[in-house]
Amino acid sequence: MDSNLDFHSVRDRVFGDLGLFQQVSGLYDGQWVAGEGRGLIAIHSPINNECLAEVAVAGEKDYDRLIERAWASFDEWSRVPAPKRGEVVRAIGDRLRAYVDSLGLLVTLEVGKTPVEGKGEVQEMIDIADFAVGLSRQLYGMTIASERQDHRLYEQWHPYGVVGVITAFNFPCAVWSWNAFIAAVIGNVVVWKPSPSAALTAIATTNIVNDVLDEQGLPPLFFLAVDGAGEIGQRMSSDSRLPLLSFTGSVRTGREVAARVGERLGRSILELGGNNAAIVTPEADMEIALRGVAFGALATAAQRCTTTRRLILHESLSDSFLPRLVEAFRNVKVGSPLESGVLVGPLIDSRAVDGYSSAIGRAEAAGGQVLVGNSVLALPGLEGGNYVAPTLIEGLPPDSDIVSEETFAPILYVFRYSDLQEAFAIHNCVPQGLSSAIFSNNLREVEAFLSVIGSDCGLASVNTGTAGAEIGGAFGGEKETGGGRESGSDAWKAYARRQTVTVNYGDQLPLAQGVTFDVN
Ligand code: UN1
Repeated sequence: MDSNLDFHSVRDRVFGDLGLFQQVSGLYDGQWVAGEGRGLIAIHSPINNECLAEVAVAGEKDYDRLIERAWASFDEWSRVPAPKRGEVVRAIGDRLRAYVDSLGLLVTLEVGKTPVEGKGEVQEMIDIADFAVGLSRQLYGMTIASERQDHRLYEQWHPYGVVGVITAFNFPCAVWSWNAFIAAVIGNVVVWKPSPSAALTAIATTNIVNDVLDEQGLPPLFFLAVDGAGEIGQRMSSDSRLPLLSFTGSVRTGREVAARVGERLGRSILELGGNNAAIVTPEADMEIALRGVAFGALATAAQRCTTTRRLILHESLSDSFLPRLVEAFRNVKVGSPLESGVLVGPLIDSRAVDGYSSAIGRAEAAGGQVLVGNSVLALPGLEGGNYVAPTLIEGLPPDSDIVSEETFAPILYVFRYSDLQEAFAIHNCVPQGLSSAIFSNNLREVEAFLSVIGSDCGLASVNTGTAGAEIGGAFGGEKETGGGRESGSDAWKAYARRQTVTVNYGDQLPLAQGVTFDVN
């Protein structure tokens, strides 16, 4: 962007384009339910703490009605042939193309992403819609050779029914779409509980996608229930009317969700915290490494689950790479994302700022030295905004408590290594296992990182950062990250019920394993 944008004119334009008002409903159960008698939550922009709108939240009774209606939609939708369902998702993707700017800017206003990242968020929805259209003709099942004569054995995949999706503020619509569009082409109906901090993006998105269905005379498929204090999320976890629940969020809440879903023997897809590291070896292209680490560590103000939180640097690079990174951290422009040249916007709220300060305090107490940063910024004209300085900290033991935690703020911990085995040990010593990267042009180093002794994460990148995955691959991670996979590759199978089918087309009844059972 080459010029500054004015907050209020952007807000007015975006609200106009997307049909948002000062007070909006956060409950879509096949239609938008009026706010009367319901609780309200205020949505503040992290840019300047201004109230953008108030959202009416769903109550207990609302939730039950919504689930009933979602199942009624499922009866109809699940019988539409999959390629026809794909056509519907194609139309949804096309409609989203018309909203890249306005929805992208709403993401900027509501969660503070730069406009280019806000647009990227909508682009990610369009990409997964395209993927889902192709998938709608590729829901392949396997055929297995039967051991019995005149028998056919094969697998088919059915939708589960109504699928719950709980998302975090940091990817306020893209992560929902990874789940929702894939689930929908399989024949599922989706109930979404977004983060209350990003409710407006969820409301606008729900509006756009259901309009398309409405125009085509189809039932609503994308239900929405914004809640205030997590009560709907808890209902969803315990509700056996949701055979599958996809949850993106913290490890702490993920544990509770997993326990509740496990208690009722339901299925869950968990995409929890990351604690991602980049290894930079002496054989790296230093320009690529610098940009890759900076993007990974600072994009989205370090509020991605894929954010680079740890840098594992070869000791020989202490006087070359490290000073350049310190300079990059010092010089990167922090401020309102509506201002030209800003790469690091605000944190989502004041609690996140407290989390930043307390993490740095704990790191210092544990022996860490701050190389740059450690300051909460009061920016002129943006009082009430949640701005902090990108921070680099070195000197901590790699397995210290504070390093083992995911702090959603721009703090990068630096460690040094002398041989690659040591780098891998540092890399894998945290409890999370989402994303990882190595910067090196040495085949041996790279392949060792990708081998079983290397990265223990769900995502491993070479000469590109830990953040910014494409939708075509399966996304998710190991250990405390929860093991779920979403988005591309064959992640769709998690949204479908596998059925093994045996057909006897002969005139005998041979039994498997040679068993005989003659009743006469
Ligand atoms: C997340 O932070 O929950 O790979 C998802 C990335 C994005 C998705 C991040 N495509 O950084």
